[in-house]
Amino acid sequence: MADIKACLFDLDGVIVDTAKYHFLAWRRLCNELGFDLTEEENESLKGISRVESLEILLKLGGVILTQEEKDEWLVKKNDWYLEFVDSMNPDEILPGVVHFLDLLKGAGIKIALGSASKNAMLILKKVELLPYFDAVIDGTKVSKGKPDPQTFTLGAEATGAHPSECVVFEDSQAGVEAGNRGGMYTIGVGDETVLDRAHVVIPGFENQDLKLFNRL
Ligand code: B16
Ligand code: MG
Repeated sequence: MADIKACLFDLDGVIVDTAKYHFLAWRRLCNELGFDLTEEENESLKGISRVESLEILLKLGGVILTQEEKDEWLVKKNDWYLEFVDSMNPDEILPGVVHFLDLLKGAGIKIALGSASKNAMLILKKVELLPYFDAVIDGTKVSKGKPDPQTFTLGAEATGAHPSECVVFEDSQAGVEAGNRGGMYTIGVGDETVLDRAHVVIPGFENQDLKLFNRL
């Protein structure tokens, strides 16, 4: 079994399903700009920063905006997203996550967040999970988004673990690539056909325990 000292968790799609709220807010933005966004198209935005996501969508809709207009739409999108986040509570933690975090705590394994979101702290507080985290690396702390490994490299550093002693849990292709490029073990959370670059893929945390690390 790999000697694991730290687990680095993505937020959106791994701990909570805020992806649905991002989708609704992005779709509203697209609709107001005169085109539609399908759930399939939305897949490519997972794990990608807010600014980069807007660029992808503008290309998709063939819309050209000035920098000032882009900034205005980014504020609007985030305001719509935060309307959903405002009513979040611990019921929105994905199944099995709290039990798994408790097992890690019991085993003395460090826990860090590695999210592209600038709203990560707010969401962790809303769902009352912040006390579990030894370190939080979010979109306010990185200069290079996933698939660059910086988010997870900073997470490993903050926990004092070597990358080879870290496991990254990710639901996005960009995030799995970031963990792999950082020299960490990667566990995909979701569909194994989408996350085929991860060392191991699980559908979610339900019925999982630390024996999972035997598969690495
Ligand atoms: P925000 P993660 C990512 O979170 C989302 O997957 C992505 O859809 C979003 O655009 C990005 O955070 C930025 O979020 O607009 O809240 O700063 O999966 O890295 O936890
Ligand atoms: Mg994610």
